[in-house]
Parts: sequence; C-alpha cells; structure tokens
Amino acid sequence: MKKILVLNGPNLNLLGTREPAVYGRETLVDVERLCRDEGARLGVEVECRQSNHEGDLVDWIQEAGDKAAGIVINPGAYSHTSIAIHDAIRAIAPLPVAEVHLSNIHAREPFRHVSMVAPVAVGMICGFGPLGYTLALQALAARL
Ligand code: CA2
Repeated sequence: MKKILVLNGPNLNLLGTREPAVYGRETLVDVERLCRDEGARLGVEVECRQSNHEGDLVDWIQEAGDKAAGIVINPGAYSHTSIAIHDAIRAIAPLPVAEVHLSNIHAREPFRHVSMVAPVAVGMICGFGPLGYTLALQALAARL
C-alpha cells in the first residue's frame, strides 16, 4: 500500500490547548486520527509525525523521498522562514508535497502572508481547520 507522510511543524503539538479561536479545539491526536481515517478511506497508509525542530522536518522530507508517495505538511511558522524546508522539498522532486494551514494565513499578520514552501508544493490549502488535511490527502491520493 502506498504511504503518505503527514508532517506537522513547531507548536502544533499545542493544538487544542490554547488559542482555540484561531486554531480550533481539536488536538494534534484528533487531527492525526482524522488523517489516518481518511487514509483508510482512500486506500493509502498515513504516517504522522510532528516536531518543533526544523532539522527533523528536513530529515523526514529527505527520508520520504525514498519511502513515501507524497507528503502533506503543515510547516507551522517555518513556512514563512525556512529555506531549508524549501530546499528539502525541491531535492525530493517530483514527489508531490501538499501544504496545509489550519488558519487562513492571508487573513492574518503580513508576516504570515508569504510561504517559502508554497512555490515548491503542488498546492496549498489554508483556512479550513483540520478539514484541510483531509482535502490535501484526497488531492495527493488522486495523483497516485
Ligand atoms: O495556520 C496554521 O496551520 C499555521 O501553520 C500555524 C502556525 C503559524 O505559525 C502559521 O503562521 C500558520 C502556528 C502553530 C501554533 O499552533 C498553536 C496551537 C495552539 C496554541 C498555540 C499555538
């Protein structure tokens, strides 16, 4: 069975504990369960990982180049700053990467309007909360 890696970046381990008005009430455990359930429905294996460290995300993106059919990534605040994550995604091309954000980054502070990941992603979904992860999984599964 083909595998899709779902990666979450810094502070997303805090989901459901603070800032519910921005990020909702669902925890990371809830979001990861939603992703695995959607994977089962789509007939793909979903493996979920979260890290607060940029290098972990870079290592996992590189690994996925050998063992996964695609990546769904919410790079958190690294979306706006990380040339390292941009380069790692470029390095595994043409493996498809879908970028997800829970919040609508374009309706927030100007520093969130730019994503370093968007130019190397096949697409980006933002503003739909956890549903965005399921939409991204559907989009990747449709390409397999
Ligand atoms: O909207 C998103 O998914 C973000 O990637 C979330 C990041 C933020 O830096 C991006 O601009 C947009 C922040 C994740 C922080 O998550 C928290 C969750 C609960 C409490 C505090 C932070």
